Amino acid sequence: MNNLLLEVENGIAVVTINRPKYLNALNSETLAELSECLSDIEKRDDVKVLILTGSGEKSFVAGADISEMVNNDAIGGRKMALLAKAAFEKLENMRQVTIAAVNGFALGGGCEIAMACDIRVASENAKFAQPEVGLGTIPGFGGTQRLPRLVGKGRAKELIFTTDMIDAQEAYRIGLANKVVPLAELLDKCKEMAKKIMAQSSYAVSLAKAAINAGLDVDLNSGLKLEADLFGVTFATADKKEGMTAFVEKRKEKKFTDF
Ligand code: CO8
Repeated sequence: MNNLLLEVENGIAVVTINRPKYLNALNSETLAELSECLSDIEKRDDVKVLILTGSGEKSFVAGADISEMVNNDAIGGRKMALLAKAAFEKLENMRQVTIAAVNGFALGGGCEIAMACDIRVASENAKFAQPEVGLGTIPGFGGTQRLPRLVGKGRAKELIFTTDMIDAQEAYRIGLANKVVPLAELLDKCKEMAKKIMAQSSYAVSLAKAAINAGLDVDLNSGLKLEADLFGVTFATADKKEGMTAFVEKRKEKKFTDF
């Protein structure tokens, strides 16, 4: 991989987008590598949580690579958008939990890739924006769809139409960031959260993720029906037996095995 770094330790994969010269902007090659890397990680039983971050201390991802897009025609633009769609859908729907460790600029495609993750933890210096309409285009990596789902239609429209850049605290206030931490602690805080998640039944977490994601795309009744079905599925697992037996036996230690 030319543009990504991957480290796996104690159930956590840290994927770093590594194009610091371009503030980690996403070109087609990086998007293709990311897609492949996520497919490989999804197959691994030894990875329960994935943390996505950018290299350096200034930028998470400064957007799609404008120097590539500037010469793209409509066909090239669509190809690039589809590469991103494939990678982002994996982040959103893979069985592992995905946490964006937003360590600086999250602009355009950078804000969009963070939104495709399950959870966003921002460093104090993080900055978020959707600058696309100022470049004569629109968010093409999911921003028009995921931003309103996260912060509401009115706020999403304001951010996209004005291209305003907001800081980490404002992102937290409107629900774009789950929490804000000092930059030096960002990865540790994400790993701390990952450990809490990994202490639960990973299979149950993955079913809860699937229920939340699918439920947001359908009416409430269909979502509740899906939840009931997946709730039922957990009753066939060893983890449900272990979790409930441990409670009844007043036992703190639990040994979850399903994934
Ligand atoms: N693409 C390519 N190169 C970039 C990008 C980018 N998005 N962002 C920064 N760089 C490069 C700069 O060109 C510069 O390179 P060089 O040293 O060769 O000149 C280097 O990174 C460092 O950047 P700056 O010197 O500009 O650093 P500053 O600290 O002065 O500014 C900013 C930092 C504010 C982040 C500034 O670089 C900036 O405004 N970048 C562009 C941000 C942006 O507009 N992002 C949105 C891009 S559009 C997008 O993401 C659309 C997604 C959907 C696309 C659908 C695809 C088909």
